[in-house]
Amino acid sequence: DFPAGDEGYHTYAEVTSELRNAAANHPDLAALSSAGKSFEGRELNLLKISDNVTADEGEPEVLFTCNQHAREHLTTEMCLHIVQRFTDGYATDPNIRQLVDGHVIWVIPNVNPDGSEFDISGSDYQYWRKNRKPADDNSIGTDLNRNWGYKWGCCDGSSTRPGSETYRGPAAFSEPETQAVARFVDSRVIGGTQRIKAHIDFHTYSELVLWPFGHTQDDTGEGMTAEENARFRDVGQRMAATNQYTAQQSSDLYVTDGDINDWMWGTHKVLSFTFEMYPTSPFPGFYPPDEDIVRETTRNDAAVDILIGEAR
Ligand code: 0X9
Ligand code: CA
Ligand code: ZN
Repeated sequence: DFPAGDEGYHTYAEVTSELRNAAANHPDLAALSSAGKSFEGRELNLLKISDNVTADEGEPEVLFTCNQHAREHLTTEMCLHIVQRFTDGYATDPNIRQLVDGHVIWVIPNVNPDGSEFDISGSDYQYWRKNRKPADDNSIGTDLNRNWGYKWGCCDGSSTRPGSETYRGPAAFSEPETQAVARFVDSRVIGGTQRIKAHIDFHTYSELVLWPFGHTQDDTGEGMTAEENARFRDVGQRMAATNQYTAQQSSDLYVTDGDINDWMWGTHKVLSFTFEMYPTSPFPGFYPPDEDIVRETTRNDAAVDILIGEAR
C-alpha cells in the first residue's frame, strides 16, 4: 500500500476496481479488457471509451499510457482522471460528449504494474523505475522506455548493463509489458490503416511536453520530414500553452533509444508525445503528496482535449 498520508493514490488493485466500476456504470461508453500480462502475471488493463463502445464505428483513435516507470505514480492518477472525466462527464459536458462521440479513447493506466506494486511494497517508497523481470546477472529489471523496437539500442541512449537504471534489455521487446502494448497498437492496423492517430505517454517529472525523435538530435531526417516536425512542434507548443509545461524535442532533454514515442511514430506514424508531469524539482520529485493529484491531473485537461482533436 501507499505510505501513510498518500492513500489518495491508487494501488494496482484499486485501479482495477475503478476501471471495472467505470465499465459497469457506463456500459455503452466504457469497456475493460487487457493488453496482456506483466512478467509477474498482472493484467495490463486496457479501457476503451467511445459512444457505442461495443461497436466498431471506424472513428479515429487515441491512446494514453501511464506508469511505464514504476515510481511515477502521479501518471497512473492521470490516466484514471482521463477515464473518469470522459465517462462521468459525458452526460453533462458537451465538449466531452463531442470528443467521446467522435473518437475511440484507449487508456492503459499501468504499463508497469509489477514495478509500481514493488515501489509501494515497503513501509516507505522504493524509488523503483524498471520492471521486475530478472536479468542474466542477479540484478532485476529492464527500463521499459528503452525496450521499444524502433532503432533499439542504436545511439548510446540506453545501457547494456543489467544493473543500470536505463538497461535496455537483452533484445528489443524482450519484456512482456512492452511486447503486449506494442502488439495491441499493431492490432489497431485495420485494412492497412493504423486507427490510432495520437498518443501521450505520461511520466514524471519536469513539466515538459516532448516529441520524437529521441534517438537523434536532428529535427528532421529519416522518418521525419520538415512538415511532420512542424506539426509536432505546433501541437506540442499548443498543448504546453495550456498547462505551462516546456515544449521541446525529446532529444533536447537527452538522447534515448528504444523509447515509446520513437516506436509509435517511427513504426506507426502515430502523433506521439511524452508528458513529464509535475513537479520541476527533486522535492517532491516522484512523490508529491496526494493532495496534489487533483490539481496536477486537471492541469492537463485542455492539453488532452487538444491531442484528441488532432486525431483525424
Ligand atoms: O528517460 C525517460 O524515459 C523519460 N524521462 S523520465 O525521467 N520519466 O525517466 C523521458 C523519455 C523521453 N525521451 C527522451 N528524452 N529522449
Ligand atoms: Ca496526504
Ligand atoms: Zn518516466
